[in-house]
Amino acid sequence: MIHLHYWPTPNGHKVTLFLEEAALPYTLHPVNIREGDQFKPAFLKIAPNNRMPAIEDDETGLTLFESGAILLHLAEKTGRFLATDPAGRAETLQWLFWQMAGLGPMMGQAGHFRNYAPEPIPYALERYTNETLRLLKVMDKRLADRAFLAGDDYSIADMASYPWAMLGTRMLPEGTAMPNLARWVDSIAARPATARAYALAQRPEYQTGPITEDQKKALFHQNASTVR
Ligand SMILES: N[C@@H](CCC(=O)N[C@@H](CS)C(=O)NCC(=O)O)C(=O)O
Repeated sequence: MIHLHYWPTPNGHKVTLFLEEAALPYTLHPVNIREGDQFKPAFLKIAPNNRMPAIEDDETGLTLFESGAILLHLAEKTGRFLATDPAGRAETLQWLFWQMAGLGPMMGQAGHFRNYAPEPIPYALERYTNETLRLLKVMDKRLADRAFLAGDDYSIADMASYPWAMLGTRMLPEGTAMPNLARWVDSIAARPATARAYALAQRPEYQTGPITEDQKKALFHQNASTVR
C-alpha cells in the first residue's frame, strides 16, 4: 500500500495521476498546507523540506519526498510509464528533470507574483511570466512531432508536466497559439485516470475558503528560522 501525503495542488496531482493510471492501491493523507500541517513533526519525519507530496511505501518500507523522486520510484516499482531501454529511459528522465527544475519552479514564481504578492512588482512579473511562456513554447516545439514528451508513450515526464502546463495554457497572451501543447493537454485531460485524479480535489476535506492574511504569512514568509 502507498500512503500519499497530499494536498490538491499541481505537485500533488502529479502523484495521483500516476497512482490512478497504474491502479495502485493507495490511501490519501491530507496535508493542509494552509493550516500548517506541513510543519507537523510526523510529516517532517518523511518530508524534512516541509513540502508535500510525500509517500510511504509499505511494501518497501521506503519514505520519499519530492514529486519527481516519487514518480521515478513508482515507475521503477511498477515497471510502468518509464521506458526500460537506456535511450528511452534517458529521454524520459531528461524531460522529468526539465519539469522539476524549470517549468514547476518558474510557473510557481509566476503564480506567486501574479496572485499573492502584496503589490505588483513589474520586474518579477515580467521575468517569471516570460520564462513560463518560453518553457511552454519549448514544450510546444517538442510536441510538434510526437504524442508525448518522451515519444509515443505517456510517461512520468508527462505526469509531472501536465498539472503545470495545463494551467500555463490559461496564461497564454491573446493571439499566442501553442497548438501542439493544446493537443497534448486535451489528450491527457481526456484520460479516465486524469479525471479520477482531479476528482479527488472535490472531496470535502480539500475544500477551503479564500486564503487569509495569516495563511499567506505562514506560506510565503518562510525563512531559515521557520525550518523545524
Ligand atoms: N519540488 C517539490 C515542491 C513541492 C511544493 O512546493 N509543495 C508545495 C505545494 S505545491 C507545498 O507543500 N507548500 C507548503 C509550504 O510552502 O509550506 C516537489 O515537486 O515535490
